[in-house]
Amino acid sequence: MKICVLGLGYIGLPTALLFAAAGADVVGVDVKESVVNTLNQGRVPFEEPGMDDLFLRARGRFVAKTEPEKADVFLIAVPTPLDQGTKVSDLTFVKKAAGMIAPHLDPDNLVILESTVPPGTSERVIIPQLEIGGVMVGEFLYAHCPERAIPGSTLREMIHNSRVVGGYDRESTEQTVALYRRFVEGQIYQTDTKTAEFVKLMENTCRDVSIALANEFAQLSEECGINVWEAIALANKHPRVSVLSPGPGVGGHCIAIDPWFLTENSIRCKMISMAREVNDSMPNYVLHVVRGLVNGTRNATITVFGVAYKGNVDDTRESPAIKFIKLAENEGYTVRCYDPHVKEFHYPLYDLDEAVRNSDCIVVLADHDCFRTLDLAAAGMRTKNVVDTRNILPHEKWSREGFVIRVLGDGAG
Ligand code: SAJ
Repeated sequence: MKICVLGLGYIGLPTALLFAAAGADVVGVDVKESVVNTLNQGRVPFEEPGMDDLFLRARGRFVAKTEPEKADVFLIAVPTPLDQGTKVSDLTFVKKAAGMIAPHLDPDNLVILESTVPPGTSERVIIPQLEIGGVMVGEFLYAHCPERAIPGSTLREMIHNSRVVGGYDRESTEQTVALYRRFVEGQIYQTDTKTAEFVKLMENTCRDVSIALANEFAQLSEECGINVWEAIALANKHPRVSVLSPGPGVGGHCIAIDPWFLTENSIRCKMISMAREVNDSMPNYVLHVVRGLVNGTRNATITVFGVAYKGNVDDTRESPAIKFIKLAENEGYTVRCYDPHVKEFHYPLYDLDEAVRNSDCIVVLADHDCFRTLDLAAAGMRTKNVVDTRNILPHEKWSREGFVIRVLGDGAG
């Protein structure tokens, strides 16, 4: 069995390596030469637990290239960004990937789309693109099998989570299920292509709306003068309530984007786009809290702890830190960033000592575990202020060291 995986990012690469480690011959394809070279030199281009070990287990069965070639199965795992101006999905990459497969497609080949797309995209856009080579769907097999893995636990979740497979026809669905059985230990549920597309978007939209609710609770708690973290912990003692955690906003390549894919053709939906607005406004709210602490300080410097979109990952796509920094700089603050997980970012990154030197306020944006035990007793800060948007710092210890601490939603504003 030979599998050609298009897109060697956070989803495509682990999927390709899991198939290779399970015995398939895998050609991984990426348009970025730097990614292909890094992999062929024996290195994994991003941080994710277990990947180095998996890469070793896949050795001899995985090779990276910049062009696809003939195979039994083609798997598309390229990004589907959002056009930020129109809030409409940008299908350029999935369309291009399908077009690259078309000349290599033979009857009885199976094509699987893992990328997230608006409902109906497989039928309207991907399949017609694949058919350009002259082999028609029905002759080749087609299924949508959206991924469900969470960055930070990608491999464990890819193996153990249940999955949904939506095939063009029964044969496509069954062959796709049999293929994923090579490494998936969770249940695999079967449906049609458009339902699978819709289900994926519902999942991430559900999470986005739930986080927006937690963020709204955090702001309301400030108005009421109560601590939202204590309130959430108590509310979650109810057997049917599970409030998520507030934070500086929602980032990443999925949850901040997918809800728009669901609503882009709708003339009715309100709640989903309102939730997006709530989450997108959180960096403004965090800056409002920071202002409350540093107002009056001339030429204040702010230090951002954690520019990744969430804890323990190196991914900064759609990170709320980007908007927060822009807003803070526009207001005249000097901003310095510290993130031990991230190697490249839109703004310069400093080491810890440099980042806090003469700073007037630390703002914790990503909940990296390393921040939980951080000791800044000897930090050369100008004013010892902290805004902890994730409620993760060892607050008692820091207050003993003279820090003034505001936690997002602590009711002290
Ligand atoms: N966040 C909060 N509060 C919370 C939970 C998360 O503010 O209580 C924030 C995070 O800090 C982050 C954002 O939300 O900025 C999203 O993080 P996440 O951990 O909720 O999700 P992702 O984007 O890393 O992964 C999601 C997952 N989807 C669901 O849980 C429904 C994952 O299973 C999907 O595979 C992935 O999107 C994807 O690729 O679609």
